[in-house]
Amino acid sequence: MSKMFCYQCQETARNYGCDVKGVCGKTAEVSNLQDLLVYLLKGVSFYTEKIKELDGEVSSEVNVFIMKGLFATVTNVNFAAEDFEDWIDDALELRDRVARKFQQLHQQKRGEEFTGELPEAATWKPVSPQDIDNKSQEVGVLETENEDIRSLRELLIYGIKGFAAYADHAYILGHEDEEIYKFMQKGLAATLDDSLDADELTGLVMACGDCSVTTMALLDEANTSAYGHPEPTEVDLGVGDRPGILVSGHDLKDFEELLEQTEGEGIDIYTHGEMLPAQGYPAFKKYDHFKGNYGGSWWKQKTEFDKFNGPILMTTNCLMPPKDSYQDRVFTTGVVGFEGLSHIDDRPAGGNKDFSPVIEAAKQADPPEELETGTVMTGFAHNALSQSAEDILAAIESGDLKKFVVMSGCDGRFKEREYFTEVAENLPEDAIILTSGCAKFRYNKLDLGDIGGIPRVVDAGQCNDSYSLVVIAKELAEAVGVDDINDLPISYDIAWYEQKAVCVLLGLLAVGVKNIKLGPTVPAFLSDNVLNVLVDKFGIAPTNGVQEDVAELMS
Ligand code: SF4
Ligand code: SF3
Repeated sequence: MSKMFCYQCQETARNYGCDVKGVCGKTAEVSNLQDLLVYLLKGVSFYTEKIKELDGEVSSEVNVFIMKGLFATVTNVNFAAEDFEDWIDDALELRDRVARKFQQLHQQKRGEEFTGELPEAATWKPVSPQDIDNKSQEVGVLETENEDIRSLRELLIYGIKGFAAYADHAYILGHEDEEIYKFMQKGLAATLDDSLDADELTGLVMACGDCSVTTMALLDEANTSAYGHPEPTEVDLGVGDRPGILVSGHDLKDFEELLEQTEGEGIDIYTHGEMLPAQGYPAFKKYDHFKGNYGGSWWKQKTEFDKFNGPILMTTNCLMPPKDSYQDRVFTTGVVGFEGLSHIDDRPAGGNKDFSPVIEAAKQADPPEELETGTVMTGFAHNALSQSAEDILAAIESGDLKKFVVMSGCDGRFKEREYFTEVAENLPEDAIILTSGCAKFRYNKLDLGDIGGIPRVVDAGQCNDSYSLVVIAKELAEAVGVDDINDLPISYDIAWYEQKAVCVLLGLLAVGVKNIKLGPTVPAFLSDNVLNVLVDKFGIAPTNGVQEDVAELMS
């Protein structure tokens, strides 16, 4: 029997499954504890579904707990066994409270206790710490024997994990939508229901795509109402001569509070990885100590963090197990965790996080070592592109702009990902790349020129800003007068790695996008039959040779 089984990300071992230790560095213990946590969240969701059937209310505490618990299990977010042990204790306690609430409601509305069948996830209780260990090894992915049902259940769960992450960012900024929580719980509970067949689960997977778009729209509203619409921004890649703090991940609220707390402290703030698009927000530009971007995408952190010299704040994924040489400088916050790293606690109600340990560490640090010079562009979210609509339409009409090629998604370590750099280099000069997510680091520093002043790599932002791509496509359809989004001069070559990319992919399918190329590998969690459905229904195709794909993307 394998010690663990996880195949939720693109780098899973042998494109089959990590079964001894995660390629990401996740231990078997943590992987199994994550499985147990997800199992218990399904148990909680079983009861919340029942409560809703009785027209009862689910509390904000429950909604938020499920959302954050799922986020913690996303690839490269949290590697700390002790964090998951705490999550599991809390989940057991919460589940039993929700169960009691359901029974009371049932009694009240139906005049008797519920005596129907309960899934084990809704009832299992440990009597000793060893029970947690044993159970954590029993409740993983492989417990579902039918390969197609397993594939659909996991596809659904990974999509939900993805939008749970986005919903959490929106929640932190004070934006919530009950429908998102409802679908999160409906989807989780559905994976416990053995009566659901492949067609019904496929329906839920498609509905997950709809919910992904809803969540990305909510987050777009949350980000832009708090910080303004991103503006096209030229970002310096060099360094200054003062110590710095490097901020990585996706959380803009952490970024804002850190900027506020470091003002006048003699420290500079740099963005890293998915925080690069923070450079485009008007609200952050007023800070003089907000410097440029340092380094590339997440998988280069082991060399780049060494050279940064100052503290690094990981607000979300992607954290890699740190090297000894810099681990005392890495701070985690939010749902991120790694044993031995310092953690910045959550903000108290109505207050701010206290980043003073990070700031003190920066004051003792040397300035960063220069990695590169030059600049890179970001800040082309939907609002900025709408303002260039006339130029874009003129370029299409004149024939200078033939295609938008959407190359959004994630980056990763695999050598095969050089494919994406080569595609960018080989696309003809009448193509513009629309990007979002850390996939951009494969080509955003190439000198690809512009078309009528519009750069040939248009960076719409983080992976969660992929919503911009939906808005852009819809606005373009309106402007050129086409009804079907697939009749637009837009093609798709998506790079995936973790579960947020799964949610973005399902979101694109939900808005009707067809013929997406997906790489660098086909997800291991897609069974042959499920993959065939995606191919037949949506024309999804694995990435192939560069020349062949470039020709198809331009056709
Ligand atoms: Fe393996 Fe990816 Fe799971 Fe990590 S997250 S254990 S690399 S499949
Ligand atoms: Fe990247 Fe981790 Fe997915 Fe937000 S930072 S896109 S991989």
